[in-house]
This record gives sequence, C-alpha cells and structure tokens, in this order.
Amino acid sequence: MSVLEQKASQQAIDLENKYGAHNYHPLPVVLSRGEGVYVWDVDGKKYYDFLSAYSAVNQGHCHPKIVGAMTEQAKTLTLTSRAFYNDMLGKYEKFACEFFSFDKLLPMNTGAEAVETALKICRKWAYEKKGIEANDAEIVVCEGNFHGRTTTIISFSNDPVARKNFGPYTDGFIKIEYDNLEALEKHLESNKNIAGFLVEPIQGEAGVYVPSEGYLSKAKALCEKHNVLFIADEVQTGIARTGKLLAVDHENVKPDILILGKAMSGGAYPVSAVLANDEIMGVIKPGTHGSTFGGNPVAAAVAIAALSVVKDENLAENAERLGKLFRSELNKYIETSNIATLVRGKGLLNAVVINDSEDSDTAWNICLKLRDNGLLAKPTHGNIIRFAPPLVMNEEQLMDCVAIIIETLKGFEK
Ligand code: IF1
Repeated sequence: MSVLEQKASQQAIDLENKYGAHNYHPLPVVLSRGEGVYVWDVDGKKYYDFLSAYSAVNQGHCHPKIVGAMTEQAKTLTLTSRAFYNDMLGKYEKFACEFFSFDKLLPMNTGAEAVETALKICRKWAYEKKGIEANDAEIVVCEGNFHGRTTTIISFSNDPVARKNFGPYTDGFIKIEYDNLEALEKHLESNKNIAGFLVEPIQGEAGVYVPSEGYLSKAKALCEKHNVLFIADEVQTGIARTGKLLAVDHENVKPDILILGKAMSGGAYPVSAVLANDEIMGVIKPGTHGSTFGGNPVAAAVAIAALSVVKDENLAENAERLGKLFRSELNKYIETSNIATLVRGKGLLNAVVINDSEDSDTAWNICLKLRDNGLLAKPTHGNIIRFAPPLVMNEEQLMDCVAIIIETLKGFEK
C-alpha cells in the first residue's frame, strides 16, 4: 500500500478513533463501495464480502431493485409516524404476512427492538390469555444466546463483556443449555409460570452452533404440550441464509412468534418485524407498543423489494447448494490441516474452528491475511471464524473464495 493510500485509510480510522465511541474493534480496512458480493476500500482494492454485515446483506450490496424501491419512496414520502395511516404500510404488512404465513405483523426497526417487542407480547399473552399472575411470567432462554444489546436482552446474556456494569438487570428469565431438550422439559413440567421459550434456530454469535436434528421440532412440541410460546429469533438465520426461507423450515416448525431483522431490508435500511397469529398478536392494543420509525413508508417499500428478491432469485436454494459445496471443499482441506479443525453450518451461514486457544489471536491474524488476499471475514468468539457471503454468490465466485480461504489457512499451518 502506498503512503498516499495508507493516508486515506488511516484518516478514516483516525476520525472514528477520535470522534466515535470505541464500542467496536473493526478489522483495519476502510470500505467505500459495495456491489453484489464485492466491496471496495478507499484505495480501490476489491474484496469478497464474507460477513454480509452479519447476514443483513443476503441479497448482495446495493441490489438495484432494493435501492430503486428505496430511492423512489424516499422521493415521495419517508415518514408519517403511526399517528396517521399511509399507503405503504398495509401493503407491506399484507405482503410479509402472506410471505411468512402469519395473520399479523408488528413493524419495528432493529433486531433488538423486535426481540424486545416479542418478549413484551409473550408476557402480555401470558397474563391476559394463559392466566399467569401479573409479574410472575418467566421466559426460557439458552446459554450462549445473542439477541441484541438492550438492558433487558443483556440481562439474560451470559457474555460477561456484554453484561458487565450494565445492571441492575431485568428479572423473569431462565437460562438453560442450548440443544438440551431434557433441560427444557424439566422447567416446563415443574414451572407453571413459563410464558415462552426464546431460541435462535442456529446460535450465530456463539460460533454458528447448529443444534441436533429434531431439536427445534421437539422443543416446539414441548412448548405446545405446556401452552408455552415458541419464539424463534431468525434475525440472523432467516431470509434464506441457512438454505431455507427460515432456519425453522428445515424442521417444518411454525413458531408462535417469529422475529426478523437484518436481511428483511437487504441491508439497505433498518427494518425488523415480529409476526404472530391473531390469538397472540391480539393482546396488542392502541397505546401498548410503538415506535416513531416502525413501519415507515421507506421501510415498507424496501422490505417488499428485499423479500421479492429472495423469491425471484431463488436465494434459499442457492444458499443450500453453495453451502454444501463450501463445507465439502473445506472438509477436504481439514482432513490434512493442523490449523483448521472443523467447519459447521447450514446454507451459507458457516464457521471454521481454528486449532488454537480461545484467547489466541490466530483467528484474528488469519482474518488480517484473508483481507490482504482479498476476502473479508471476522472471528466470532476467540478461535472461530464466521464465513457468511451474500446469497447472490455464484459457484465460480464461491470456488474462488474457497481457494483464497484454503491458501490463507495453509500459511498458518504449524
Ligand atoms: C453487534 C453479534 C451477530 C442477532 C440475533 C438479534 C440481533 C442480532 C440472532 C439484534 C444482531 C448483530 C449485532 C452486532 C453484531 C451482530 C452479531 F455478533 F453481535 F452477535 F450477527 F452475530 N438477534 N446481531 O444476531 O439485532 O439490534 O443488531 O439489529 O451488536 O455487535 P440488531
């Protein structure tokens, strides 16, 4: 990199360091353009994006249909608030309810807001429909969860960095081991105050943990048996990422409450949503919940376009096919590697576990070298690297990326 090039990147980094809160530790690369599976840095270097903004850019960067819908609506009507009706929200709600087969949708903006909304609906349903005594409702969550960064959500996180010094914490949550049906059944059988079970169909941040075959369907059956709401957080696993429209579709599970975000907009705009049927969503009455931007006309137009792209371009099928190819190619290399120990995932949500201690910086150094070799990825926890490209990738591009990843890993062989 020339001195001048270094200057442009460093200037951007210095500005963030000086004027921005230090709540992230980004990989040192400064991006200025995105298109499809590619991003470019300020010096014009081209990269494959293998993070997809944590699975928000499933449809590829700056998809013309999504940007076009956003631009048109932004020139027409951006925000009315919900104090009045507008001509876009109902269309979006109908489109999305039919797309995911639910009666109702409550529109929000970020994933965490949608998770909070789902928790509120679950509690309100518990008091007004299930008959649990006021303030006694408990919601079961899983160890290793990641559902966002609000005070209530980090109250039930077991990530010390996400929790430390943010107390006092919100009560009413029971943590159980992920992928452990006996633990779930034990609580459902012994505790009549349980209102819901909140679960990621695959634990993304924890390191792309895919639960045992049948876990989701058996957990749903247990919830049905005990009149407990099954709440699927598909913010990261949804919208075709794992090779089906929703990750729960791999087991034909219909959640009582579905939480969506990220790729609901293709990464063009903050759009999240909570979907449920009338007997559950009916507990929400005027004044019980809301948001200034929730369901705004731009979000509505963007989400309709983003979901249409998923269907029109068969992104789930593409993710399923290329995900199998990715894991097959990586497994061939792993057989002879002493630096990569395993690859796991579904569709195009995958992770490679690096053969080093959790606190080592090997995974980070591998990502720095991947960057130099033209591919952007980032470790999740410690020695696990998440690989999640946009779902619009084709086989030739995927094989090019497999070659980059394997060549880079070979450079770290012991
Ligand atoms: C960060 C993680 C991923 C999510 C699930 C809800 C939310 C997320 C399953 C909240 C958000 C983002 C948040 C971002 C990094 C990223 C992330 F590393 F934090 F955990 F993807 F794995 N449910 N995940 O994954 O949605 O409010 O962010 O829109 O906070 O560092 P949000």
